[in-house]
Amino acid sequence: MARLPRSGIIGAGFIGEVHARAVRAAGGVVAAVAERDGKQATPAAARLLAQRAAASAQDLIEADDVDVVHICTPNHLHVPLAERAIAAGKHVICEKPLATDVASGRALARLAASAPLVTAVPFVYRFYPTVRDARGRVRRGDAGPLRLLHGSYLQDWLSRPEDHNWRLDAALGGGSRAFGDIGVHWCDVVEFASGHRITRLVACLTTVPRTTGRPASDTEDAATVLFETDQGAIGSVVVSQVSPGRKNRLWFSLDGTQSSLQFDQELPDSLWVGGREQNTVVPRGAESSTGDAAPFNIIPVGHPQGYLDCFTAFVADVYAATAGDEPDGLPTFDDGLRAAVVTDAVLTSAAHGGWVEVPAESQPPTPAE
Ligand code: SOE
Repeated sequence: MARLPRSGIIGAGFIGEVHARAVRAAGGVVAAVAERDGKQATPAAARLLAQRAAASAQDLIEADDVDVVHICTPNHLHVPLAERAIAAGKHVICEKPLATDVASGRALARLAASAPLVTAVPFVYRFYPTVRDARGRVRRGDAGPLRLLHGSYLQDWLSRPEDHNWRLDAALGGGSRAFGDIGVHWCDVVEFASGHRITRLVACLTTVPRTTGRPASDTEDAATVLFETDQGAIGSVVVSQVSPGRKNRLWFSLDGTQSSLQFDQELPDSLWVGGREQNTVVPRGAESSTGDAAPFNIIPVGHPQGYLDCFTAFVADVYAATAGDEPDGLPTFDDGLRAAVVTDAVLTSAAHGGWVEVPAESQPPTPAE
């Protein structure tokens, strides 16, 4: 019998726990867990049901019992840890943002392209069956050419002046916070489902006053972005971590000449399909769903699927890729670089005003000479 894939997780916060659950559900083993403070690794390994605690991140990266390294640390450590994991010949799942600047994201994507390894970024909203169904309907031509792509990604967990988190510190989180943390999810899933690429944008950012006694945040709490795409559509997105009552509301609408397709991450088990004659709420797994959605329906319709199922499907596809498969829509380090490029355009536009071109840098980068 083939050996189970063995994952090692660096960083055991909220998202590290999500990775651990997904590893087990995808048929893998959590072989080891590393924490920045080595003393925390033992309780963290117990909490994540791992086989052992690693003495350090480097110990985990070099360990013979780890095939896939999961990087779930604060953002500033993503690039150096991913570089070290690739150098050690390990497959890598690196949390977003892959890089906090374009130059290091590009260098990392090139390094990944030059290695016979699977290198993936968990843009997991791609793995909702209803998102795949929207993508299938666009590809089948049901919606007609898309004219307008719009929506928002709203959270409230930083809305109080006293709220604090490491993400507020640009040295740890990077120069963009709300957009770099969640705006990139919205852009990724909308580009994925629509097949369009954002080519130009203009952005406004805002930062709310904080009263934590800590240094004021110098990164944005919210962003508004207007954009144009390579296929002639226009669009807009509002991104916020300070919108009371909005917990994790990633919402988008793809409006074509024939129909509009609307997805809501907080109600992900159905896709809204709008038309001139009638509007339809299509349940996940309905007979009219496209074949794109079918592989992601793991339980019969009526039994809600959610975020953890998306994460599991993503990790399962990473494992399949390590075995030589080429899963459709697996988000790679090139997609992580794409997110860094879009984020950079947002920051540039907000700093200098006006429209900014977004380079089409998401094709596989040319390996370095
Ligand atoms: C916090 O904003 C966060 O956990 C993001 O980092 C995740 O990517 C998103 O899925 C949920 O919110």
